Amino acid sequence: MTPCLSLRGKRLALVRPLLMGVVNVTPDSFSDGGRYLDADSAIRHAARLVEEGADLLDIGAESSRPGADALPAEEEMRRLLPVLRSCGALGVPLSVDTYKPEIMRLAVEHGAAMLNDIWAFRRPGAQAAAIAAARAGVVLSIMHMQRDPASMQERPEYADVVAEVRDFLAARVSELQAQGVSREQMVIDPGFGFGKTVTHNLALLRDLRALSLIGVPILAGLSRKSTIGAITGRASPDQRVHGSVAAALIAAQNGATILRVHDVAATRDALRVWAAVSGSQSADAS
Ligand code: HH2
Repeated sequence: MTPCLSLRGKRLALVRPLLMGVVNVTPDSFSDGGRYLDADSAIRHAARLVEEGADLLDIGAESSRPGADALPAEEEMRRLLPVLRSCGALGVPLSVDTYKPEIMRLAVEHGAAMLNDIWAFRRPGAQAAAIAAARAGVVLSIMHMQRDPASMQERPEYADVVAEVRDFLAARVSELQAQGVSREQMVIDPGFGFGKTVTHNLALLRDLRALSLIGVPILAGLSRKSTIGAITGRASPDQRVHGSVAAALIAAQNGATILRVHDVAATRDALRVWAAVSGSQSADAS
């Protein structure tokens, strides 16, 4: 049987990698902070990503970059809601990138089909909100992070990064499954750049298949991250498109089924070339 994700009743077959376009309604995201802070420009950006071939959108109103200021929930709501409401008309499932339970509940009320929590639903109240959301058919994106956004990049250390990330994600999946969340409603994410050095990120990318054993689709987010900058020598995130496309392609070849990217058109072209060579389904086929 073809594996699929069930997003509030809409089933997306995982026969090819899905493209998740990033919409940051923030002044300070590392990748594109301030470019889409007002609702209108965020909505225009979201529409462009869908035109370019995004299968789903991930809308975030608070930056998770190291050292980012924590945002009060009221301000997160103020940024998020108009964008979420308008993007509902774009015809693709919407994910909301948040760790706050009150924002999770609000997102679900306003039609979100996925909750993407960099804390893997470990903050107070988040697991209960996530379980309630899953009952409404929402998919939960479970990410690994070492420590917290403020301190995660201060000398992260692992005995075996791949084993530690795999064991953490497996434990979170088991816990949520024990609470009644079905496997079709979860995705896992190694959390590239979240408490990881370049070497850690490369080890995870190389051995991404080790996470497949958990039996839940893998989401990979390498787009424009500092590891790409370190490898390519590109200091500015918006110069990291080509490196990011290469990383997304490798992630897909190593088993990722959802690619969280800022540059949808460029990534889609790379997937098309891969599909044409391998004879697998193209990034366009549904
Ligand atoms: N990366 C970022 C934010 N959210 N969520 C998941 N599941 N996986 C990721 O790798 C991930 C994520 C960071 O990227 P960006 O949204 O561009 O930056 P910022 O957090 O500064 O807004």
